[in-house]
Amino acid sequence: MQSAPTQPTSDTLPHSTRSQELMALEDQYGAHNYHPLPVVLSRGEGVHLWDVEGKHYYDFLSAYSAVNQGHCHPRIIGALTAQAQQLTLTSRAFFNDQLGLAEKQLCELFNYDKALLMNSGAEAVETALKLARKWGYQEKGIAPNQARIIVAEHNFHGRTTGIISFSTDPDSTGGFGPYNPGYQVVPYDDLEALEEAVKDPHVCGFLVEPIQGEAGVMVPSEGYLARAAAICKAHKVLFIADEIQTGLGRTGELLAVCYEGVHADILILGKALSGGVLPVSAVLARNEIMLTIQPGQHGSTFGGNPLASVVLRAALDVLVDEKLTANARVLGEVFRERMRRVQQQRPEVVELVRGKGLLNAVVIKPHPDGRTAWDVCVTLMERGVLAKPTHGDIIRFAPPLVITEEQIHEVCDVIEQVIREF
Ligand code: IF1
Repeated sequence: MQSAPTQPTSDTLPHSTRSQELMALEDQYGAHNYHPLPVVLSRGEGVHLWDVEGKHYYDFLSAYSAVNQGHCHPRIIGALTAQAQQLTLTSRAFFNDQLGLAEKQLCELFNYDKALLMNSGAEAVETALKLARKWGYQEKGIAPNQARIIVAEHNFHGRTTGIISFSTDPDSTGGFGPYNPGYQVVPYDDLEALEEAVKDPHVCGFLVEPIQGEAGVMVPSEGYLARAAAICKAHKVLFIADEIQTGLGRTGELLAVCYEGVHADILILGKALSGGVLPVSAVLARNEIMLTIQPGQHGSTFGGNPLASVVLRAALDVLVDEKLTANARVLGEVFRERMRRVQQQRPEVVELVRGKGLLNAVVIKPHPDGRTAWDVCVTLMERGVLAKPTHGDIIRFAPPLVITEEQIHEVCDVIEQVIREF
């Protein structure tokens, strides 16, 4: 007699439901603060990702530019696993044998006196804001609690209540009040507005993304960053560059501000600073600014831990040794050229293409039948390319910087086909 079929278990269910099962878990037990594409990833290597059914994808989001070095880079994973068996965390109540080496490497690579290590990008941004204010009181003589910081419209610097206090995005700010005072918003890429705002003697800093990522890869006019930095210098205002997304080779320069020869007074790094392996962020500044914070005035349990320090050093080594910045610059041109050809073929679908290096965006015109950039991304996902829309009509394309020209063309063929069919 044929034995009764065993009760299917999660392992024996037809694979196609494995993803659905896992998505259902997140739906039931997880906060609904994201709306992910319906794909469940389980393995990554370089530019490659695989879902739980084993389907292959090219990663064209790179975890929002945190995986510039490629998923699970062997040198970074090797450094992580070795240190993880040695010492992971001491707190800063004591010294450890890795932090000073990481701080030295950061300061030498980016030409600063000192570094302060944190964990998330938002924490590094908050640290930069505190440094700017402290400097404003101690070095610029601003009256206590009167310091003001200028930010750009459509900024994205993180999700803490302090940072969303100066966001102009209703989704980021709605329902989270009351908001911190002390900020002034000026239009991005508008030097006159900035010049006017820095005349206020209470202003201690200008916080800006060299390219606004979340806003849709908004590239400012040629010369904006250099002239903004000069305006800040002329009015004794700190130029604070948030390179969490644009830094570390992403735009085809080591830092996006390098395109204009700008050396920010305060530099903020995160994301790919660890190659996407664990959270590590950093704030770099000259002594005059960094030493306004004295012992006991700032810190973090995990900030500067030996494990993150070792991973950071390996991530920077990979970035430099594998010449990822140059690769991003060359292949970014190749990608934009391909996308502009698609735009010429389908001007009724592709509004425009913009970006620098391998941080690019394609703006999709809404389809008469209501389909949007989201639908393009779902079809791209079905064809093995992962990208995410932002603000409804903009698709950001940002593969790991280890991608090859051949892979760029392979993915562009898919994007071209999907847009042709859209
Ligand atoms: C999310 C966005 C990107 C950043 C810049 C600081 C931070 C970020 C320029 C804060 C973080 C992430 C956050 C993540 C998605 C992603 C994002 F869509 F939210 F805006 F990349 F564009 N400065 N960006 O881009 O760093 O605290 O996250 O480490 O919140 O959905 P974090």
